[in-house]
Amino acid sequence: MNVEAKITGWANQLYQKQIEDCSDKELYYVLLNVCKEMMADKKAITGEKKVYYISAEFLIGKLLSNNLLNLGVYDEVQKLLASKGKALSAVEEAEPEPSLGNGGLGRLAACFLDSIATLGLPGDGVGLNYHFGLFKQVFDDKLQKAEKNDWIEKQSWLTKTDVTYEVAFGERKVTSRMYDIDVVGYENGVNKLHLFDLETVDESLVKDGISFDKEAIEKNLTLFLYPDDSDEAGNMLRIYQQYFMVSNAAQLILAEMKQKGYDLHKLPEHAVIQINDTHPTMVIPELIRILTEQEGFSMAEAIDVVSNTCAYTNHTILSEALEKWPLKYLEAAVPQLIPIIKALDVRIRKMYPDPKVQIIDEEKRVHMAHIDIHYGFSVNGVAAIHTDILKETELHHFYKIYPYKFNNKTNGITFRRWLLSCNRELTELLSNTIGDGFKKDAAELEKLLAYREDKAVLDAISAIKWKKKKELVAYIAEHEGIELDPHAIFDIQIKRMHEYKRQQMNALYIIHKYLEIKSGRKPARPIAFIFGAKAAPAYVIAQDIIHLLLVLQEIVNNDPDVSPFMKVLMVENYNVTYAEKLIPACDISEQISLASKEASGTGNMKFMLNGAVTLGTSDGANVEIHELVGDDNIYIFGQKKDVVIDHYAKGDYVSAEYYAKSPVIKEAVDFIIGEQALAAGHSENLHRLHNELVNKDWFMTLLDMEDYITVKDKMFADFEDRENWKKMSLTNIAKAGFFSSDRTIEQYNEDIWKLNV
Ligand code: 26V
Repeated sequence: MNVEAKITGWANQLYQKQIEDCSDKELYYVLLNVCKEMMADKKAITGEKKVYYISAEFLIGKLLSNNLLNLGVYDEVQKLLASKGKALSAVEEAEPEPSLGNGGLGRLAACFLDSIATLGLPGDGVGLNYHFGLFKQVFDDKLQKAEKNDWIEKQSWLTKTDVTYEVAFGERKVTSRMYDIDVVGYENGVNKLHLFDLETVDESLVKDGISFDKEAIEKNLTLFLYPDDSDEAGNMLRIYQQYFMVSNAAQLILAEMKQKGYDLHKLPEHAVIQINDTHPTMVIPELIRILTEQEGFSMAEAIDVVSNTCAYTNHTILSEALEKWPLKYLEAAVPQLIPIIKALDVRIRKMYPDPKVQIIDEEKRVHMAHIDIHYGFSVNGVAAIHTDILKETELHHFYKIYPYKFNNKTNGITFRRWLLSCNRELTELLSNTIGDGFKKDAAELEKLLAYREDKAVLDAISAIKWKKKKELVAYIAEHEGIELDPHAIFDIQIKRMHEYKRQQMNALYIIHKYLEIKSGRKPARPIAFIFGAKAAPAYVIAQDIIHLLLVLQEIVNNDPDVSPFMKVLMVENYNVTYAEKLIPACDISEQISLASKEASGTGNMKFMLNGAVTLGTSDGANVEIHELVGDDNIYIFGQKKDVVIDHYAKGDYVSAEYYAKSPVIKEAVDFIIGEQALAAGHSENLHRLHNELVNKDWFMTLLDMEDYITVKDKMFADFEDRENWKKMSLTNIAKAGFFSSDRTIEQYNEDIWKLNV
């Protein structure tokens, strides 16, 4: 049956209507069912060995357009709808975005699933089906408020399966059920994203905002992603969630192995488990427990088999994000794992007395990453500089023991979503210029370099940017009620709100520019400073930075002397859908983390692929972008990682000194608690942030501030050399091929998974 017949059939079956009579929402459900049917007909990807990617987050974004694209019917459906007076883009708006992730780690997991299926590798994701996921952000009185994100509709991409398991927390038992989302590769077969849910989950537990009874685990386990962990009950809940996730994963993996008739002693020949950060770590003791208690393995055999099956990816060096659970919490939540964890600890103690590599430390805390490193066969970082820091500094003691386990896998992004789907105009231009090969082999983008002096191609790239900016301007006017000028330079920083990412440094620049314009020094053209970020509800300073940005938005945009020359905008509830509109419209990509702190970043890659030029520090994947595009096509500033690491080691960074010695810095910082800011904002938030910057500044904002101002000013000036800017833009696109997640996944497979297909 052809696609048109399927669509007509579903429209009739669901609504007894013709296509032209359906609403956009109805058409979304029609196309959802069409896609699900087509995916069910596609071949499942199979093989002798399979990867299980276990992750607390899968930030998958909306699925309709991506699935249509990967199924190879996007154009056909778009044309058909247009012929009936319907716009596919309007139908796409009707889809709710799944709320199953938080930031880079979750978005990476989603890109990886797309690439695994596209490369035809057998591999499933395993995670949790959070009903309200990550909170929805609303601004109220220039403060972030968190609301539940009720994203699951009656009809959705989730398919209920018959698979249910028992999960025990000591004497307390709950029942799970598995829901599946099909992951269709680009012109390839289908893998699955398995999301486990609690059979007895109770949405009515959530009262106002995002508060709920944290102790009712029979009802709450799959309500929220990263529930507040500022108290003991919140910490316990995280542990319950993690164990619920990995107990289900372990049961599923072993059931699949048995069903295929494999000998569990040969598990590493048939399964590889990628542990995405430390959240799924308990899969290691859980598998060992099941193999010894239920499958007749000796402890030594079980450890050997499990260690050769599990591989760990580290996504951060921030110590607060490296999980260490108090042993007594684990004893209360998962007593059945305690003998195993203690046995794993004793074994290490005997072999390696160094206190830095122990699993259970002197304070009786269990270091989850240490379990992964000792009892997994691979440890990887996510960008070259990050892996080097792990080896040289953060995990140096482990590197000395297991040099052969450490490897780098520089992150990547799926070009299906971040080029083919979000920027169809650029995709078409590329196809017409260098052929279609780049769609399957991203390295072919380099062919574009041959057009660096070609005025027609340069102008076409620039015209697409202009179109995308106008589209964004319209979207923002509708959703935020703010008018931006498409002639302005679009300077964009979108990512989770965190001090190390230094949105506060960008805010200080904005203050600086505002004061400059006030004193009569006008920029050559307007600048739009655009932000998007959610802050963890318990992260006070991050909330204060959001507050400052909203205060600046009000002051700047309402000042008639200044607003013709600059605007500030913090978009509400930044998510994947918003990113897909912001990124193609960006001129300047802000990647300004303190060197050594951003493991990789992946937004930097998405911006580059869409022709933005990076303003960044030598951190994460910026370093590799710099190497690829060369000095002339990127703006790098700030201190390098060795200087930063040295400051931390010596404890000799004193922000007050930078504040005192630079009038420019002092003026900008003091604006935060000046009359104007206090009139627009809240004294408590603003004073706290001011004090933090002057007296602590753990992530060294002021260290790089002057260099940031200098280089950013230069970048704005260089924007006026339009012809050269277009060349920079082209070069960035041409060099982005390396950052395809297809390349990353090929390397995972080559070095770690060895799926041999
Ligand atoms: C840590 C925590 C700590 C407590 C609050 C909740 C929470 C949630 C997640 C995490 C782990 C965050 C790790 C993470 O997202 N890392 C990012 O991973 C990206 C993909 O590798 C990488 O590009 C980013 O640089 C890195 O920050």
